[in-house]
Amino acid sequence: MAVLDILRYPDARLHKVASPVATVDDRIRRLVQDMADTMYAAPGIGLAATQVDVHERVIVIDTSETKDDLLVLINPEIVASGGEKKTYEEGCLSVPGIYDDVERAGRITVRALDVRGETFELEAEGLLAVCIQHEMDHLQGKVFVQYLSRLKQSRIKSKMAKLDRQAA
Ligand code: QAP
Ligand code: CO
Repeated sequence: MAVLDILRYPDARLHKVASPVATVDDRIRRLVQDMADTMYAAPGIGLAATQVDVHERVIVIDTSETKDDLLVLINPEIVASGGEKKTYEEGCLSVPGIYDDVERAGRITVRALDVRGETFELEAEGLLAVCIQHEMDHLQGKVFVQYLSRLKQSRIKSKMAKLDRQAA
């Protein structure tokens, strides 16, 4: 069990673009395990490697009520998206205490590698579709607050700075 430190917005490292994983080996499987430990400990429903300062295309998600349905996406690609756009109140482990509405595709098909290095495809809608899109944004260096107004972004930055001062 290894719980990793999660970068907090507005850390510049959250805006780095992740590289594809070349080989799904034991190093990647250890990273996946540590990311899952970190997500469950938080607790959260999704975590991208970027958030633990590892800039490789790895995501863990568990949107189940029972927290026993880990989804691992390595080198994820969205191969189709559509449906009605859906607005969801999102949060993020890198922006604790902040929740706001973001509009995204209601339905997506994602292709990725699993922990054995095998390719699979997944169709998602609802919360899972939101979560996959949110986590894939992290791999591109994008945090959900960047969809909000400049005013909201600057208020969130001030709030985060204040929380840091209180913690210090
Ligand atoms: C991304 O977020 C997500 O503010 C995953 O104080 C969120 O796990 C996708 C969390 C919502 C879709 C909808 C946030 C925990 C967890 C907080 C999370 C907090 C404690 C966020
Ligand atoms: Co996030």
